[in-house]
Amino acid sequence: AQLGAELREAIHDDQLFLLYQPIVSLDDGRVIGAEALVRWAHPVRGTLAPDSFIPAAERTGLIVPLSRWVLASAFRQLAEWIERYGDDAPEVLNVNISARDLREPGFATMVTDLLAQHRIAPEKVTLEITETVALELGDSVAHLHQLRESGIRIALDDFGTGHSTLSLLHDCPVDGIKLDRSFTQSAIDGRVPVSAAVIHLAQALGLYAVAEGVETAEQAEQLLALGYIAAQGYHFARPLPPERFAESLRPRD
Ligand code: G
Ligand code: G
Ligand code: MN
Ligand code: NA
Repeated sequence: AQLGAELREAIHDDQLFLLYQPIVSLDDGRVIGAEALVRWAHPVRGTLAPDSFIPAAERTGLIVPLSRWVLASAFRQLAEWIERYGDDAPEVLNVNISARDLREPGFATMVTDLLAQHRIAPEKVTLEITETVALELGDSVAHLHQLRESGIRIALDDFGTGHSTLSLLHDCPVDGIKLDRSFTQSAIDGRVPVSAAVIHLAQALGLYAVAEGVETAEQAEQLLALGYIAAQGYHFARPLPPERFAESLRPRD
């Protein structure tokens, strides 16, 4: 309850902030996108990672205003980058959402309203959901359809770690998958067949794939050889404050 009250205040007082991790093209390292990752500058406890407050936000329902804050901030940032960097702005912006968001009746409309407000083409935005989230979907699949019809893309996050992955790809309207870092990172010690199977599956289903958690040049080369086109991870860049992220972009003059 304490954390809940504090979090409510945090959302109102702008104690939350976003970091942006580059999503890069594996063949030339070019930045093609960004994943927004939330942090909480707690007045007493210092900077908190999402794992320490997202679960509480989900339990208390505060995830709904929190996600709204994240989406609005991320869209504002993307609009600013597009204004300043034109074609060199990130082509895609990924934002994580929760199962709880998709059960909120007005969620899809809220997202499309925010996009319109910031004059962002829906095609530029990907909402990441976890497989466990997708499993709880039920009626919220309708919301996923509504979002996709508007042009927004949906990606399954942490792909390969949840349950009934294959049937989910059938039941759940998605555009892409993000290969979980447990597979990426062991790409050179025995789990190559899994990473290979996932990219073949993605290609067969017409889905794009991003390999997460790439930490070494060796992993990057292996993934490229397997057919992966896009990746993110500490090897390329950590989650960065927006001004640091922008250093990888070329201003338009
Ligand atoms: O940034 P970090 O790797 O510490 O994120 C840890 C977890 O928190 C990841 O699973 C990530 O998807 C999740 N997460 C990060 N930012 C957000 C957010 O804005 N909303 C939600 N719902 N989850 C987030
Ligand atoms: O579940 P999700 O994919 O949204 O989680 C993203 C999380 O992964 C963030 O907390 C981010 O800080 C973390 N992350 C990003 N790149 C790497 C990496 O190369 N290695 C590790 N261990 N974590 C990473
Ligand atoms: Mn994610
Ligand atoms: Na996630």
